[in-house]
Amino acid sequence: MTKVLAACAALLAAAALAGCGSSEEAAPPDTTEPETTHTTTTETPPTETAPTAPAPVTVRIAVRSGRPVGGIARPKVRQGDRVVLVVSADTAGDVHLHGYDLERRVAPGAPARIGFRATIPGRFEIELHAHPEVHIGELTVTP
Ligand SMILES: [Cu+2]
Repeated sequence: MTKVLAACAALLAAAALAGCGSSEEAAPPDTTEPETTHTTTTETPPTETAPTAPAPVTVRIAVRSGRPVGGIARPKVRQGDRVVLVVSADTAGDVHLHGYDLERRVAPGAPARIGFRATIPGRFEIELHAHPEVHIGELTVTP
């Protein structure tokens, strides 16, 4: 009897995990980062072993009249950081993070939100593919 219950609970847990994984990036909730993949293979950074997962680095860029407000954004993060790139624009287009090759639609009133883990070190252009195309940022990922 207890065995059956335990098995059932395990199945429910598995289903819950699957549901959680598949609902990633669907959406609006602004609270926790979207890419909560329940993988156990987390590489721990060599330095500073933090017991709790650090909050994602949020990078916000606003584009007005074909220009990034305040100039080209130059965020710097460390390899392994979780990053959430939020781009708002007064024109519709596609936000493109080169290197990682992530692209999201943006429209007035509907910011693009790109959540990812900075696994590749280097410097990567962030563009708004619209008419005309705008170079809006440069992300630096330091190893
Ligand atoms: Cu591009």
